[in-house]
Amino acid sequence: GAISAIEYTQWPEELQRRYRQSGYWIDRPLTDLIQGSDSAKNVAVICGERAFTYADLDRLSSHLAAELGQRGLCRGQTALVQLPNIAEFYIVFFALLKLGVAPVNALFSHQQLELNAYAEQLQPTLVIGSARHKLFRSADFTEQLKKKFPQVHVLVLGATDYTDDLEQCLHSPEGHAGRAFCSPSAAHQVAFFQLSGGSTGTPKLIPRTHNDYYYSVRRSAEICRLSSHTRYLCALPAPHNFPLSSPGALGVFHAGGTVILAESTEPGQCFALVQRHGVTMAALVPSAVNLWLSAAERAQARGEKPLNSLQLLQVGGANFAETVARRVPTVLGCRLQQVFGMAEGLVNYTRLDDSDEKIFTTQGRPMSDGDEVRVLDEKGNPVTVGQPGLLYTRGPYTFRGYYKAPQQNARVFDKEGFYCSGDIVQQDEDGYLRVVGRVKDQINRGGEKIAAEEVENLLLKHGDIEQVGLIALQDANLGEKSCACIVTRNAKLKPVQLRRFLREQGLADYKIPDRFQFLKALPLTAVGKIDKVALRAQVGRRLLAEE
Ligand code: J2J
Repeated sequence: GAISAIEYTQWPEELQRRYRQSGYWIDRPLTDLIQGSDSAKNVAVICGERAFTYADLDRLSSHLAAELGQRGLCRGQTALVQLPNIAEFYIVFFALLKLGVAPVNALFSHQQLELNAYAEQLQPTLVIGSARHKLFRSADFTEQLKKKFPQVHVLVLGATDYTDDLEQCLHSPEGHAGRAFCSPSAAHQVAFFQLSGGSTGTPKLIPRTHNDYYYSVRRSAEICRLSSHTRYLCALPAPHNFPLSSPGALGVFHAGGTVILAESTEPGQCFALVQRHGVTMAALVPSAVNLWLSAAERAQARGEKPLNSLQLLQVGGANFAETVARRVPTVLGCRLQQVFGMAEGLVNYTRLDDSDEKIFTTQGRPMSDGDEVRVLDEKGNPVTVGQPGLLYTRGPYTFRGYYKAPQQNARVFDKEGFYCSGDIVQQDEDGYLRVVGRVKDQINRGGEKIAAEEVENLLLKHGDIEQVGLIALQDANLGEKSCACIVTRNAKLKPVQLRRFLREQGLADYKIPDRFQFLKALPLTAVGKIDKVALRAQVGRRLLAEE
């Protein structure tokens, strides 16, 4: 059949021209990242006891691409992938890019509700999972997917009794006829889908092109001064935009350095990896920094220096308190870089040679001269420098529309194609941003984003629930926790029942409310919507009184 391209909202011609002229877009595929000739023998990924060179990544991903091509997968199709932090995550990613099949990389914490929502939107012809995840241990989940998508192929990493092992496809014989099918999508077309933190009922997908993503990776690697000596610890979930592209694993691949994979940000395991592999750089969310600081102080008290090799710690994804930021260099013995980014595009960095003042008190400035940032009041007028306002942005790596979501797109883009991230920021005279608030209906639970509406809609399916509003509560460890405020006629309704109800619907654990508050009524706005500001104040007062 005809080779089709995935439809998405493109940049206007004039901007496309500008981005090419400025050298932002180079019309090369992301597969170039692992095919650079001078680093073939360097170690690209360390995963447990296994090490993969760039040549290994290239060869194994080509094998897999060939095998998948043989099975009929081809350019223009999509895939649903869910793998933990493991080398195969990158091998699969590059295999699919080589084939022109655009994946969405779900988080390992996602469950059937999230995976089904992504599948529904993408109509994938390929699903790749891990036998370590409960959804892929038995045939039930994939059988159900196959009913909806009869053409879907399923590969699972690890032995199962119902489908092929991904492992085998990586070692399929060389010189496969399927090789002929290999050709990445055009550089201005969709390479893969990034996940949106979201604020709506169903999770949204962000189309990312080779051109835009490759630029963000190259520029990030430059700002962070990556080289073939960089040894980067990837402890956040590998698919997340931060550890993938800011500069993340892809930035490290661009520089010919080494990615060391960790299963989580837990300090015990991470410190051991830093020490063993001489890690020079790591990326964390603020809640993990707190744990690292305490663990490092305990290690110091024992006379140990596990983080000796660490030169740079990047922190982003959620609000980072200045007092904690100031402790990073003294306690961890490395430089701090603050990162304020979003899977939709715009990423801000403090620069390595910035003053302490900028590094400790701001979330950085846009990485590119091509980034256009506006800080506007509610009426859409620019605020004066230093005043809080809504962040609007467009640029060479900021998307122009969620996948198949015209209504949401109409809400979050203005007439000139600027995207409103829902963050309230202050911009200083040097262009540095501080994140001071949020208007989107989202909870940022230690960097993990929860769309209030998604959880509310699920709770409303419970027969006993009349009204529900999900709000954020301050939390000493995570920054924010979620609290479901509920109006019910059933005085016996218990949180444990509601948690089970949500789990049974297949909702990821991190989205299950940390607290439930039963109220007689919820405060409403003039137009009859739940007044979250008033609700937060009301619940806050109540919890204070209980203490
Ligand atoms: C406050 N809030 C922040 C920060 C993100 C690099 C780094 C992070 C992300 C990310 C990313 C923040 N201080 N330093 O994609 O490439 C909140 C904002 C933002 C939302 C985006 C990257 N850094 N945030 O966190 O798509 O509210 O991307 O709009 O997960 O996280 O979330 P996400």
